[in-house]
Amino acid sequence: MAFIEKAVVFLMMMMTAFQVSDAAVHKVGDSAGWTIIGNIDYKKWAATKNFQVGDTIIFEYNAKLHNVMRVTHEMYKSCNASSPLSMMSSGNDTIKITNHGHHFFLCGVPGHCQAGQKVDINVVKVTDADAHAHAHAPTPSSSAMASPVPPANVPAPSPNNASSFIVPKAQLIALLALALSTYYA
Ligand SMILES: [Cu+2]
Repeated sequence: MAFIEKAVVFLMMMMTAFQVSDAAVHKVGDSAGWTIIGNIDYKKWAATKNFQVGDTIIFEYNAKLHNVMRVTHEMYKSCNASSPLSMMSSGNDTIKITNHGHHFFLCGVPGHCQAGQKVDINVVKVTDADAHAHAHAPTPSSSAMASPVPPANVPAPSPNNASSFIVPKAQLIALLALALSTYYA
């Protein structure tokens, strides 16, 4: 394998490793995919996931047998496939989550939704706020309870503070790429 290929593979591995808290990809039904075979409980599947804005949802299925319709809550509840908000039928459809709340999907082939081929992707806002809580400055009421925060332009009092060693992800990958290229040069 050529060096450049090794470097690319290495970088992809690094980027994957450092994206644990970033956007995730969720394949509906996991290995089973989007189907009526096996009585897959998509409610149960969705309950095990922590959907976030920016995540990608993949519907993988046999395009001759199924499709994917985005519907309203009412249509979802009653398995009404007569006027979907949107429809996909490639057999390998991806949806990027761009907003909070419920995203209802069902298979529009007659009988399939009734057989359980429907899913509610619920993107909870509270979870997202928690994930980004540390990115926001403390509110006046909470800062009164917390220890004083040094001004941004003054170095932290303790040089041994672990937080001072945190390197931004992009810089870390660049440094690793540099080290790798030196090693293979
Ligand atoms: Cu179907």
